[in-house]
Amino acid sequence: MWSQAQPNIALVKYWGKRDVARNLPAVGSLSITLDALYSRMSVDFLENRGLDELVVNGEENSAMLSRVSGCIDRIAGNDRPAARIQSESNFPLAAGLASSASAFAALVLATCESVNQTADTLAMARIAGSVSGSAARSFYGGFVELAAGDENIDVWSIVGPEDWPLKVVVAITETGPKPLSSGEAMIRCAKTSPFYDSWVERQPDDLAAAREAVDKRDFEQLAAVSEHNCLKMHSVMWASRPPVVYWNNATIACMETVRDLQKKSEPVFFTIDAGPQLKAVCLPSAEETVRDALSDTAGVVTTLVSGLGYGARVLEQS
Ligand code: 2P0
Repeated sequence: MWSQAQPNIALVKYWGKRDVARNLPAVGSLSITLDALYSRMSVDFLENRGLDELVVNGEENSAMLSRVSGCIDRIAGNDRPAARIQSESNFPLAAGLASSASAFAALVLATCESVNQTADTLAMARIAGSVSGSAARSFYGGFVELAAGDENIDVWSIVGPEDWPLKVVVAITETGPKPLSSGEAMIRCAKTSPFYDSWVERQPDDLAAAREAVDKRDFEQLAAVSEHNCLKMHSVMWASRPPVVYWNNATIACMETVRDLQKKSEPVFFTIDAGPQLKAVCLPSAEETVRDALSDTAGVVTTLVSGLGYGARVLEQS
């Protein structure tokens, strides 16, 4: 049995942890789930109690094993047989493309299926979120909001993928793994960035503006709040000690490309996560123009295009 989940891209970002041990976010977030990129997982329990085996895209992988095993323990308990976990993705891992979101959403679903404990979606999203905050959002499709409650998170879809079918063009500017994990970077920002408290305090305003923009299908309003929230999150990072800078020259060149397109009235805006890739969100009418412009931007290795998709699911074909 294989499960599948797609990455999501936050327009109002999760950045900061209220409770590090339980991995509870300090702020709510709002994201879009993609359809063209995916992580697939299968979890098979073996006869013995030895070590788990993790195979990622056909190759043994030990780097992620302890996090993956810990996630399975949360569902199947510590006293469980060893598991063989197979994972396939059609996009670069650990490069700011939310691979942990789709991977852990798919892993939680596959594990719950394997032990016949398919809980309700929110319960599974909470387990995934306790391993990787953004993974909770990949259980839902379209436009997704995550609220940071006192005791637990809440996650739900506010508008389905067909109800406002935006497109996303991802400009890949580097394919290697990122220098500092988002989790470590968030903890550093909370400890050292002078802008962190105001980031947390203002987040409800950005969430309200984004939610309203989605409800009204107001692209300009969504563009304004998304770019503002993205640049604010990166300002928090840049002002931390030592600074956290995920951008490279091509990231900035891509921002200029998007600005040029906006000057020509193309309906497009950018967002950037914990990595050097730029994600351009646009109306379907602008997809080709945006892709061509980003492909021609200096330093862009390749581009990927995606529409919006659904939440994590079990695949019918085993
Ligand atoms: C987001 N990011 O909202 C933000 C924006 C990166 C930048 O969620 O520490 O890998 O595992 O809970 O889920 C990436 O964070 O972090 C992330 P952990 P995760 O998409």
